[in-house]
Parts: sequence; C-alpha cells; structure tokens
Amino acid sequence: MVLFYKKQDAAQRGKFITFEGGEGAGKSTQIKLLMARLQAAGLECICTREPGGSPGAEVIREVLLSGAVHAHGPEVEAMLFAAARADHIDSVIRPALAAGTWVLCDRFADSSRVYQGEAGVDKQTIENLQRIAVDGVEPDLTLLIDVPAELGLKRVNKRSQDGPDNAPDRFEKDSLETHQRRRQLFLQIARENRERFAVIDGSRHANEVEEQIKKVVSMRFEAELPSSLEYERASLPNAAAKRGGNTPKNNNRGKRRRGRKR
Ligand code: T5A
Repeated sequence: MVLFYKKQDAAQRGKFITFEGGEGAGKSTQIKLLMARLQAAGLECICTREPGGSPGAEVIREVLLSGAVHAHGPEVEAMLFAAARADHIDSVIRPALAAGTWVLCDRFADSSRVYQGEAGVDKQTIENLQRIAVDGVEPDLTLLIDVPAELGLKRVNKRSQDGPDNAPDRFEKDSLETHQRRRQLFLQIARENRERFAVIDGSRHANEVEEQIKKVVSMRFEAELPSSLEYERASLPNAAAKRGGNTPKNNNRGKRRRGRKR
C-alpha cells in the first residue's frame, strides 16, 4: 500500500502545509481558520496534529506529553516523536496527499529539530530519525507563527486557569529561557529554509494573523487554488471558523491530549 502511494505523481498530490511555533503561538487557532478558507475555496482538506493524528501516534502522544519518558532522556523522546510521526505519515498523511487532499498539520518535523535539538540531541541523530520517519514526505509550506516566548506562555497560563484538562504539559513547564532558545531555533531554521518557510507575526490579533496567513497561502499556491481565499466572514462554512477573533481554541485540553484534531 505504502509503495503504491510513493509512486503517485507528485504533481497530482494534495499540498502539505505545516504550522510551527512555540507554546501558545496560535497554531491550533489558525489551522482551523485556514482549513475553513480552503474548504470554502473548494478544496478537500484535513487538519491533523503532531505528536498524534493517527490512533497509534495518539497513544505515543499521551506518553510523551504526560512526561512519563522524560527521565529516559531527550534521545528516547526523539525516538518516540519519530515513531509517532512514522505512523501518522503512513496511516493518515501520505494516503490523504495521494488522494489529492490538502493536509494541514499542527507541528511536524521542525518541532523535533527545535525541541529535541534544544534538549541536546545532536543534529545528525535528529536528521537520521526524521529521514526514517518522514520517508520522503516533506511540507510544501511551513508557516512559523512567531511570538515572544513570554507572550505564548502568558496565553497558555491564562488557558490553564480554565480547568485541570488545561494544565501545562511536560514541555510547557520548561523555563522561560528554554522557550526563548526554542523560538530562536525556529527562526534560525526558517532563515535556513526560506523557500519552504513563511514567518507570521503571531503577536497580533487573531484576525490579523489570519490575514497574513491567507496572503501567504494565496500567493504560494496561486496556481493550485480553485478560487480565491477571500470571503465574507459571515459566510464561513463552519463554527470553528466563525469564531474568529480572539477566542480561537475551544479550550478543550482533553481533546489536545487524547483526541484527534482531524
Ligand atoms: N513536541 C512536538 C516536541 O517536543 N517534538 C516534536 O517533534 C513535536 C511534534 C505538543 C508538545 O510536544 C512538543 C512541542 C509541544 O510542547 P501540544 O499540546 O500540541 O503539545 O502543544 P502546542 O502545539 O504548543 O499547543 P498550544 O495550544 O500550546 O499552542 P498553539 O496551538 O500554538 O496555540 P492556540 O491556538 O491553542 O492558542 C493558545 C491560547 O492563546 C489564545 C487561544 O485562545 C488559546 O487560549 N490565542 C490568542 N490570544 C490572543 N491573540 C491571538 N492572536 C491568539 N491566538 C491564540
């Protein structure tokens, strides 16, 4: 099955767009808004996430975000992120792309480069794991939603007051300095891969962030989009997109930990 998908004509496949950034940058908020726009433009589109996105990978997500493997060190965490990614790609991402469906993914391999890289896993080990995990599936566009670490954490901390399901996970509990280093690493990777990345200012109002993303996606995929990504907000096709404004995520942390964003 997998071999069949690999032989698909790349020109006929759907586009693969990844969202990256630090904690509380607004990725989950914006991914839903973009999906609504793409669907309104007439595209088949799914929204997924990492770690997770497939039944097997969601099990690994639970283990990773609970902190259960933290004590085994960053190399072991890196291996588990890669294992989750391999399952996600084989069972969800590759088949969708092969069917012409656009895939929007909340975090992907760059998160491993940043988080596990910052934690001390050497670059070559990370790239070796990624090569095995992604097996040729690379994003067509990566949107780096950039916010100062202080702002992202402020948003996450505010959300954590909504209840126990929103308690900070293993990575959110790291120090401010760690989050700041991660931000710089994301920006460095973006500078080194300018043809794939677009850096979005995530510190602005969610509507303005959405506008920036719409412009980038419209320009990047001008030839592939069946119609414009412009539409009246009132005509948005689903509730997630209607929300807009500053109240993005449905604040269901249980879903974040255990459920699927698809
Ligand atoms: N990880 C992941 C690795 O270490 N290696 C890997 O390879 C991978 C794939 C995943 C963790 O795993 C690590 C990284 C992560 O620490 P997660 O739960 O998926 O954990 O964490 P995040 O992806 O960071 O999810 P967050 O919810 O924390 O961040 P988002 O999705 O960027 O932010 P969002 O949209 O949920 O918004 C957060 C809050 O801010 C508000 C929202 O309403 C929400 O309350 N908000 C805004 N407020 C004001 N203005 C705006 N523009 C706003 N946008 C959103």
